[in-house]
Amino acid sequence: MDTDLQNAEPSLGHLKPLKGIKVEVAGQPESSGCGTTGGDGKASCGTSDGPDDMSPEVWEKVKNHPCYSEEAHHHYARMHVAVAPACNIQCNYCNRKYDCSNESRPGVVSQKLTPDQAVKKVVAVASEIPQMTVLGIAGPGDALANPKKTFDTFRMLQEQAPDIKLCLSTNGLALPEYVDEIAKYNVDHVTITINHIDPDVGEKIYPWIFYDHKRIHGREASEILSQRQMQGLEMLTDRGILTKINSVLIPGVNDEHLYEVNRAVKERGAFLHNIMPLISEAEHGTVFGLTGQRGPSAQELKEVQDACMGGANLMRHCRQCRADAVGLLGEDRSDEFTLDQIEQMDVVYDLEKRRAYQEKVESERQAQHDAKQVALTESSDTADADMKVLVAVATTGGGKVNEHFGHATEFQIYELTPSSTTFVGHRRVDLYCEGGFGDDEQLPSIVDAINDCHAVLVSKIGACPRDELTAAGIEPVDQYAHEFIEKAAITWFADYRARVANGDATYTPRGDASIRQGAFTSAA
Ligand code: CLF
Ligand code: SF4
Repeated sequence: MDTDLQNAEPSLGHLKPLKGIKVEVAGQPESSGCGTTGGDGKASCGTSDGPDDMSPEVWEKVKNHPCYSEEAHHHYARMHVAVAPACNIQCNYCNRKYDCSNESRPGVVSQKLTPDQAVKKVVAVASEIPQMTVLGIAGPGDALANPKKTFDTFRMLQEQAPDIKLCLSTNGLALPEYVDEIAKYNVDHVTITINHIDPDVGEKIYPWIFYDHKRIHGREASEILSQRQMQGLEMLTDRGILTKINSVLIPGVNDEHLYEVNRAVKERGAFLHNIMPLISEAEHGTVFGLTGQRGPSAQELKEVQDACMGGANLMRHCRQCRADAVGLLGEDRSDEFTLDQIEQMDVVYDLEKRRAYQEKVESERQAQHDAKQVALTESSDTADADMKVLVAVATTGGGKVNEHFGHATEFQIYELTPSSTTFVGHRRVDLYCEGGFGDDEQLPSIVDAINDCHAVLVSKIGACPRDELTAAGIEPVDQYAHEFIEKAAITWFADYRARVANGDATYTPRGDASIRQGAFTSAA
């Protein structure tokens, strides 16, 4: 990735070369916002007051939160601090040796931090990464099963870095007890993992909870959990705190049920619903992993998400990140900020510099939005209303096609129609190119991960993967290197439709694709 970044056009979205980017404040346009209400691509261009379908207060909360705004996730980073090791329930997709998989995939064990260490780390990261706008506590257990550590961290951070948004993730069991405290510390974003509203479904996911000083099993456990989750959600909504609901899609267990969950949380004021795939492998040592419960395919996930449209707004850009993740969603720079490294750093928390940098980011974001609108207008002449395709995009961030095929560890997936472009997800892949050489053995799994796409947009691609993709019916496209993603995708699609219309290409629907289940052993 480093090599590619050195070769790439400078972009605000690249967090790594940050020190080399000059922040120019004078002459900057006013900070302006343009956003989505979630992951449905319901983009509504806005002024600095925000989009039409959102109050200015809500816009202020979401505009630079990478999880609450799909558009923001190209530009802004988040970090987690692993201060919450304990948990008060058991999920069948969790192995306590690893991070909470409700809000972080079961990956490498996090470095546990005390609140003091956590705050020090956040301030150090914020001084290095001015686009880091959100601090989340998401495990490795449950944030509210560790209330003292969680709220001590928030309190101290609020004093030292007041511009950083505070975010919390919980299974919801203890939530009603802590809503007042959440409000007191200005935690504006709370995620609750809700996998069921029917205890018969919940019973298959949760073997027990620890509640009211005792361990409770079976149906009663999932009944209490659901009741507490709904109560907590209503209390947060009453206080104007934005909520996101995470649901783990478990085929055969709650796949058909998640539509009801979506409607139930919408009724109670949830801002976003994030339906994410179960990650389940025997090597994870979870109940589901050991009993062979599989995760969904890409198409199964998309079908459930699509079926839920019209209810609570959907988030589709979640990366199931670790409880100590640092950086843009989809990248993890936590190994640059270990406690030892922080001790060596010269930390200067410069609020003005952070603000100036973020204004620059906003102007880049506005340019991305404007480019998309122009491209959509220009391509409407060749409209063929029925055609719909997916394209995969290799990007390092900043909303641009700026990653070499061989350096991509994930592809972002966009759905295109003649009148719209919508972010619909991402696919993790193993690196094709390491140490300057392509590993052809990786190619089949990469093709498999984007097999439902008609094209893959990259900044560069070698001859071998180009041939392999073409043979699989996926068009490799590198002529839009360093252009904004949506503009590039729309322009490619207009050209593709023109080729189909004049007989130079044949449109055929594509098949399914796989969601990588090997996340356990690979870096994020
Ligand atoms: Fe972290 Fe979660 Fe806050 Fe985001 S993550 S606590 S809301 S700052 Fe985001 Fe990561 Fe998905 Fe979570 S991509 S796992 S949704
Ligand atoms: Fe594991 Fe999180 Fe479930 Fe607790 S809430 S059992 S840490 S997945």
